[in-house]
Amino acid sequence: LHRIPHPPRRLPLVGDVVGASRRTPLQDSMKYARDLGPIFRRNAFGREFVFTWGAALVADLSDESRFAKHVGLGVANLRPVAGDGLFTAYNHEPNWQLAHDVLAPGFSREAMAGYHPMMLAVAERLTEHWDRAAAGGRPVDVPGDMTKLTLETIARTGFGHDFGSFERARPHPFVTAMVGTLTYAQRLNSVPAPLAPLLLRRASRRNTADIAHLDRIVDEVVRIRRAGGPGDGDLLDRMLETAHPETGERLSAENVRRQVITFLVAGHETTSGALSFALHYLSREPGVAARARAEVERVWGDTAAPGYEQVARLRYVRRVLDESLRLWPTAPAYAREATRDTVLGGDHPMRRGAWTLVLTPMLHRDPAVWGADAERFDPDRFDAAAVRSRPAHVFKPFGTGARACIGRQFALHEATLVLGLLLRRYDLTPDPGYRLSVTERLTLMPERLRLYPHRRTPSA
Ligand code: MNH
Repeated sequence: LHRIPHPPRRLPLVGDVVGASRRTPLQDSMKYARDLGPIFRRNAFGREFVFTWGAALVADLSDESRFAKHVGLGVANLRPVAGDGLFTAYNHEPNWQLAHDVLAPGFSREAMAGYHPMMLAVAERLTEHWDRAAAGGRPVDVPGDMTKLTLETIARTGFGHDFGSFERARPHPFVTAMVGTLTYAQRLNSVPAPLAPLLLRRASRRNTADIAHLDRIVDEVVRIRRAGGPGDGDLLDRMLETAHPETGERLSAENVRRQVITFLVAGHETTSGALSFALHYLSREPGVAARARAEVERVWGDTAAPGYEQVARLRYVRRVLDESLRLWPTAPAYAREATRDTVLGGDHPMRRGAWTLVLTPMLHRDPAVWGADAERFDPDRFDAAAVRSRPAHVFKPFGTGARACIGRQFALHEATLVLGLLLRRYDLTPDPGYRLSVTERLTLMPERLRLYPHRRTPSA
């Protein structure tokens, strides 16, 4: 450990937290990473945290025979919200494998093709809303609208539920409570654990109320389904009705509650950020937007309802999305723990159970892999030849291994579809004064991003 660099000025008790920003811990760590190199440590209140981002080290951490997901920091802080739901479960908890096996078919190709018409219907609600803004010459609130879109999409496809987000002037209370719990989970990392109850007393009370609110909303979704009978085999049906194919076991009522919260939150918060960053870059890079738009017109023509198969054919639009997730992976870190005594990268001994946090945005900017211009937005980094020329394990926006994102295809399909629809329908003009500023609540989001949509072909 002593050979791993750390910031020069350290104080007893508080460690390196002086001068660190409480609101942007991730971007703060990115600064330290640039100064200290591919592996470094920070001390907070007497505890050491090791951060890793060098491509060779992260590739080694991807070895599933020696490392596994670590439930720590932000993820561990979400346990009171999501319990042993899929995202926050410990590797050894039986409910992880059970829920994984029961829910995985809900993300198969056939399942995705079934969600497609509903995704399209939700996207139409968005374009109705943007059409009105365009007609009035008003800007749209991009993160706010992408959140409405992705929340409605996961709620309707997964749970047959309509939150009515587009009919509301203010965010749905589910979103407000969720943002509250995510922000609180992040803040818990910036105070010494034993003092948290004291320092965050009011925030903690709020957080308890937020969790109760989420529970109430979710219980209502489940109650409606139980009263109305099964849906069309969506995620909620699987949670409620499906037994494990081998053991015959089912999810308990309390576990279903945790899974519903998990999927409603994980299923929309990060996708809305990814869409928002992509729209930011599209509005700033007219050349990229023109190429993407030309592809949509070539592949889709002016068909009002592009089919499931037509979405994956938007290869360049997908590269825009990948490149946005490279620079701003909206779930910006994941933790890995040694499952046996081992040596990381041939250089750093780790005891079984020792863990490190992977800083994905820095992995995605490692000049050894991405070149000296790694900060530049360039979707061509994801053309087939460029991808082949890079080593494995250098692009990890969805995590790695057995505990990688189960919703990856869902998110990519939804986001590519929506970008295609928006590019074809609007020119997007940025606010001239806007400078990208990234807010953090465990996830990343471009702060206060507003764009002016202009209808291109009023007939399409
Ligand atoms: Mn998702 C796990 C990123 C969309 C549901 N997700 C993860 C992890 C990352 C991640 C990173 C691994 C975290 C860790 O190792 O601790 N997820 C994303 C991103 C997007 C995303 C960047 C969108 C873009 N995720 C989605 C969607 C869903 C979803 C959409 C559901 C519909 N994600 C999950 C679940 C897990 C997860 C559930 C936990 C999987 C497991 O541990 O088995």
